[in-house]
Amino acid sequence: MSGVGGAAPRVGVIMGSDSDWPTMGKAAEALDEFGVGYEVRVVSAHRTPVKMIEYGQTAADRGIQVIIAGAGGAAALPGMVASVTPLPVVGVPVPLKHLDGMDSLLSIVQMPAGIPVATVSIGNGRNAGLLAVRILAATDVALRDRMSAYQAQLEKLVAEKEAALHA
Ligand code: RP5
Repeated sequence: MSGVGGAAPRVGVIMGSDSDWPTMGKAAEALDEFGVGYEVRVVSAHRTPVKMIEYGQTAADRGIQVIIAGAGGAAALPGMVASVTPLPVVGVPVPLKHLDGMDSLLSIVQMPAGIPVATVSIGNGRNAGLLAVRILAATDVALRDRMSAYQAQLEKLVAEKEAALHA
């Protein structure tokens, strides 16, 4: 998978296997909604370790500002990439057919002090995309306004659903 998302890539969406895409595609959808450019790569900590290190070491110099990394099972990818880049890394625990994603979650969230990975809940690719948008929005006023509008929209939706309960 090559660069997608229209605008110049600011976010790297990487995953250990193409089989992670049903989860990771949700991150890409969120980035699309906010008009944030991203690239998609299959990079495995265990199967393509050299490619993984090369990706992590070059991402910042290529203009990537946030990396979203998803993997399942013995999910080393987010932590290993975080160890070779100064960029913020958002980790997505991908649920596989055994252990309901608990193995993925624990592999990603239990990082040693010094190398943080911002881990979202199991299978929550969408929140990973939204968190990446928020990280970028800290220094991008237009994006921050879009995030505020999105949050206002969520609030409106809840109010409408509540009203429907009483209709
Ligand atoms: C992990 O192994 C990948 O991130 C994926 O979640 C899992 C299974 O990979 P496949 O066997 O489907 O390629 O490294």
